[in-house]
Amino acid sequence: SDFRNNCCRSWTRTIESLGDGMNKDDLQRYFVAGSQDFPTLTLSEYEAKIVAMMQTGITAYQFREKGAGLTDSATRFALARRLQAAAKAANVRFFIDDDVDLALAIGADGIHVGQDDRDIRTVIAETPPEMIVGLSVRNVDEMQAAQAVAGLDYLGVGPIFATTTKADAADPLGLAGLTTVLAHNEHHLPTVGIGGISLATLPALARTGLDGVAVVSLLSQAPDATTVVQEMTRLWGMAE
Ligand code: TZP
Ligand code: MG
Repeated sequence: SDFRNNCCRSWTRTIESLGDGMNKDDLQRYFVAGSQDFPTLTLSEYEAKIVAMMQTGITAYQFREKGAGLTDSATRFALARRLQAAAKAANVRFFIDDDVDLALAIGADGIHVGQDDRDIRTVIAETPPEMIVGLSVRNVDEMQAAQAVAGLDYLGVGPIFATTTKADAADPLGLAGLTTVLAHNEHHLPTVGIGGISLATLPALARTGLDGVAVVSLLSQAPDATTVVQEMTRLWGMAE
């Protein structure tokens, strides 16, 4: 819609705000996880872990649930609701991976879809204008195609580095590949890098012009996630 287009263009202007308080800074430290990323934990331990993660200084969380124990939609809904409440209390933006019905049912802040998920234009048409819509792009072709999608709010770009978290991940772009893909972001949509991101690579990533980084294992496997998030903030700020 026109409203959505106005939203997105203004996001890249000087006020950099979107709708009800969403800002592209909200993409800076974006944690992505589901129960599959905590294979040694019970479901209730996993839930407590995500709730605690909300308090570490992350800016966004994506509910990316691929676990065998959470296929039932009522169970997923109830869990997502509880995590959404924890996110809200911590001022963390709450995204749903792929599942438009779930995002609509709970009124998530945003929905993220991959290239192999639902058609992006259908997702945009089915979601209210204030719901943030993100799309994964893996290469220059997908970046160029995304430029023509009206109403898209941000792009996830990757995998940048090798990852063992996503079994069917594409070949990594590397820093040079990332730079090339970003050069084709003609409409300057906000961008988040993903895939194999560690503290060591954060300064170089910040200098590419990405607006943020999405991570799974950097935080899911951290013995002390709060310290890691503080380091993420510090390293990102140094490059700005
Ligand atoms: N999409 C592309 S790579 C990836 C996803 C969901 C996994 C990233 O996980 P990690 O542990 O940060 O490499
Ligand atoms: Mg997906």
